[in-house]
Amino acid sequence: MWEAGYAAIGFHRVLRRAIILLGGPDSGKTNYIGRLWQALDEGTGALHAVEQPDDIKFVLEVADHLFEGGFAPRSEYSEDRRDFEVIVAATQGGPQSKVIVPDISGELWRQAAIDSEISSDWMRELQRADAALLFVRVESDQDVRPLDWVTSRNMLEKLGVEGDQDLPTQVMLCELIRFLESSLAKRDDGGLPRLSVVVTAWDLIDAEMSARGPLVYLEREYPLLAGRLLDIEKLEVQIFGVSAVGGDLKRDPEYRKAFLESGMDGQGWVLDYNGREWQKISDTTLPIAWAVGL
Ligand SMILES: Nc1nc2c(ncn2[C@@H]2O[C@H](COP(=O)(O)OP(=O)(O)O)[C@@H](O)[C@H]2O)c(=O)[nH]1
Ligand SMILES: [Mg+2]
Repeated sequence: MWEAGYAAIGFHRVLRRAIILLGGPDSGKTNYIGRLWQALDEGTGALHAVEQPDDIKFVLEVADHLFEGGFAPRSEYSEDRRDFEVIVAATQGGPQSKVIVPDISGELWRQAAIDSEISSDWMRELQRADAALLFVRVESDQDVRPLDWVTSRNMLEKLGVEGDQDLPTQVMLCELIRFLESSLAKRDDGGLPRLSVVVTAWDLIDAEMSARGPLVYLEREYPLLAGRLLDIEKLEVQIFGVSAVGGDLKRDPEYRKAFLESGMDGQGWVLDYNGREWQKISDTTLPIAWAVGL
């Protein structure tokens, strides 16, 4: 059984702390995990799966949908799935990390943000982790926009939503960040816990915005969130654009055809900043690789 912190298993197999994936409904988590599993299993990216996880039915089903050229449908797996956990490493015999996708639907994360409270079980789970991936999606129809910016900020300050008013997406995300700030553990090297912000469905972004990168996009779409990300002191933050499958399988039939012909090989990428410009790298493990300290 895995123990929190530094647990030496066997010889030189050191298991680092866990990394948690979270985000609201429709934020691209499921499809990312399906694609991620494929990449971890093939071992073509920065990280590979160290061993076959106990329960991969869920990710295999998602990967099946992708192979057939469609996204995994939204709610199909929300009822009876279990946590998905996979142990990853960058090199053979190198340090290992456990990626945990909790059995918490986006709806429950949203509810936790509304209540300003997460269950003590999940708080403990976050305390055992030293990194997280937070998902937000381009053009989600579940996106909730506030009446205005000031209303959002007031909601955040009062930590509560009145009546049946919907919690704006960016307020929810700021709340989730607050949970992470108050719970994630320091890294073993003494460094701050890491947060990868993953902006999914980045393939829907036009070339001009894509060249400016995901922070500029967040500043335009979710100014409150972008401001929050810029002044986080307790976490080290990096923002990535991600396309799980490399293009819009729904509305771009030509891309879908090319995707099907490739058998998903090399499809899917991460928009990463190389110090000069944002570039697409066909390795969907990158946001996790950065979060675990590579
Ligand atoms: N264009 C595009 N759409 C995506 C991508 N990933 C997810 N989506 C869309 O986002 C929807 C919700 O994704 P899902 O993974 O189910 O989100 P979850 O509710 O957070 O698990 C999918 O049905 C797709 O329509 C992507 O890489 N590209
Ligand atoms: Mg899902």
